[in-house]
Amino acid sequence: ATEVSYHCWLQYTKIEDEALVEHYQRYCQSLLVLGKSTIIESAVSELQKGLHSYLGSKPSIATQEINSAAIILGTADKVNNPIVNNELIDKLNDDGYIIKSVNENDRNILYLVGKSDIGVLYAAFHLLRLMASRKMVDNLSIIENPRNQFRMINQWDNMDGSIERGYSGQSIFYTDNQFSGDWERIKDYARLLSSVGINAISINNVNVFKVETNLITEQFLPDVAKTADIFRAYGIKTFLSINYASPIEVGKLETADPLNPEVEKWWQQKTKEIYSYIPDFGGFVVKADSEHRPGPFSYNRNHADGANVLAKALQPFGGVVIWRCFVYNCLQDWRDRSIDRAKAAYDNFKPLDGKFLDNVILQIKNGPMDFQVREPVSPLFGAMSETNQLIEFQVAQEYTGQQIDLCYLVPQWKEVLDFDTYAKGKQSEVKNIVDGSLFNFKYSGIAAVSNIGNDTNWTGNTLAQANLYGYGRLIWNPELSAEEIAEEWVEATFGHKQHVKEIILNMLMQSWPIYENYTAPLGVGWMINPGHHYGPNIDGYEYSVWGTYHFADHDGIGVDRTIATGTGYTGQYFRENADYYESLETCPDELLLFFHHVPYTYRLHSGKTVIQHIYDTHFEGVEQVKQLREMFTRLEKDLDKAIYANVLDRLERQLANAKEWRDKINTYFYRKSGINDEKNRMIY
Ligand code: GCW
Repeated sequence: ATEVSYHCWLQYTKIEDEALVEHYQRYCQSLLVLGKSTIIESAVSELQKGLHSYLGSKPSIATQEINSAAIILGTADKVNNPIVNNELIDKLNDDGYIIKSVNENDRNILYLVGKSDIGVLYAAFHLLRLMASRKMVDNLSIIENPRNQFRMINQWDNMDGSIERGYSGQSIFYTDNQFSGDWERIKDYARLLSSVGINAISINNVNVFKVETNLITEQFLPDVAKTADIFRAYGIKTFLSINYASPIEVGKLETADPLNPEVEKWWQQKTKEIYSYIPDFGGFVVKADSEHRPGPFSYNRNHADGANVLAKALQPFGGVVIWRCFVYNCLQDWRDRSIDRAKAAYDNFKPLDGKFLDNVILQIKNGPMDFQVREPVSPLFGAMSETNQLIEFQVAQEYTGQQIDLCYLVPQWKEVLDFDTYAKGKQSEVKNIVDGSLFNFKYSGIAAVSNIGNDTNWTGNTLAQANLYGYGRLIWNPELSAEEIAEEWVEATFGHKQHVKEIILNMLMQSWPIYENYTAPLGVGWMINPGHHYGPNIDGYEYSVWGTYHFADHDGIGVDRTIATGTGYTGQYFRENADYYESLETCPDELLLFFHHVPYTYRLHSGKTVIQHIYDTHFEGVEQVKQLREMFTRLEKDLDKAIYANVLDRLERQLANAKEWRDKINTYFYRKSGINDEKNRMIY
């Protein structure tokens, strides 16, 4: 059982259908490998592993022309066959590939051709994925290009082995303030990431504490280099999160002022040293002046000054600075209605547009607050036409059930990517900004916080694997539907029994709306327990310093963020969206309380009052979780015992959580409003 779950979606389950095995065998007798590199080696070993496991026999390997049916893999220049002509190759971007199946002189050939080596590896994974879905491979003619340039994952792993917001055990990278030395597991992680097209990783928490500050020193660089070697073989670049105060902490300088020449020199030497270990090092990820982390503000410098000193140091080596925009005042007074945390990123960064060097990329969380179950899109997207941008998602389910509750997040991310900012009129969707096309960014793409740990199944809840898989697939191609992606994952992971597929797919597709139903209503967010962020606590953050308020009182609830009477946040959007959110007429129900403070008796577009909506969704949410559990129990005979037990246990806990939310929320608002549930259900 452990073996199965350990391999996640790369378990390449044996194909039982004889005819299909024979069909694949017609192409897969041997591998003709053209070219040599570590990435090509990864492709070959993955194909061998996969084909062996699917078909029961390993293909032979050749490096020179052969006569048998074969998979021919290599870059376009090496393959040198009219079948992959220039016209075709010109359609590929750097990471793109072609898959073609042909019958030449009575032998079947499958071409896996990349523009560069990484394309060959991606093509190999694609073929294995087709086989996971039991698709036929005759007459294939596939051209694939990733839509986004940076397809990144951020680990929030600390060197003591803990993971900030980790819900799947301890770090696979570190233990006891050392590298774990578990290179095999790290390699398997690289395989998982590469199989869905991820090409960059930062390997330590953005909160860089004492020990991790030394990752950029000779104490740890040899191990960072080893890690980078593993990821490199899968086309993944390694980055480090750095402590902005490193010149002081590591360099023993008196300051980390970015405009101080000593500091500048220090970063240059440090960077050079890092590149002496890792010649293709990706660069730095930086959380500065954010939640008590040091940054340029301490020296009265702005974030462009802050980022540029690092960018200058990285520039000669082709490295980049990924600078996070999660900058806000975390020492607020709820009475002070002149500050609004939602406005902070825009206020801090928009005025700096055009001031960053061109190897700086701003990393912006998808919403203006913090990965809530529902938020509007951050107004910074589209607002900075002269500055490279990455969007940041959270695959880790910090606020969406912590991998206990089921919450398939691809539908949420799709909504964000499809959101039209109107930055340049219609069709200025977020996906067209972060793919670099709308403003011609030099660097751009998507990053996300990982959800894995050293649990055997990687993600705590086995079904949470779908989020990691889905993240990679979606950012490769944002036009894929959430459902197609889920289906691929289910087939690769659970096989092909129709009712198994249907049930798991159904569970995944309903899970986000269900989670939304029983937690904080109508976009208002939070209402969770402070600190660990699991379970309800309606006023948990209401009077604290973090700027996350709902302002519920006897009469109503919600945050007035309008220009007319509120914080003016709506004014950060382009006209079309500003008007849309500003007006009660058009503001969508699901975000109503994010933008407006309304009485409990306010009528939604749905026809319900706010208070009745709260009651109904919370009663319904619990019933829906019961249904999820019921559906899942129908699979008892079909699933591996350990996986079944793992998911069932999570569903039981989810049910308890949903009930607690229902009761706390309903009671709270019943007491505040004094308004009865129309249906007279039991409110505790
Ligand atoms: O979501 C919040 C988390 C913090 C995290 C921070 C961030 C790494 O609660 O744990 O710190 O965001 O994104 O920097």
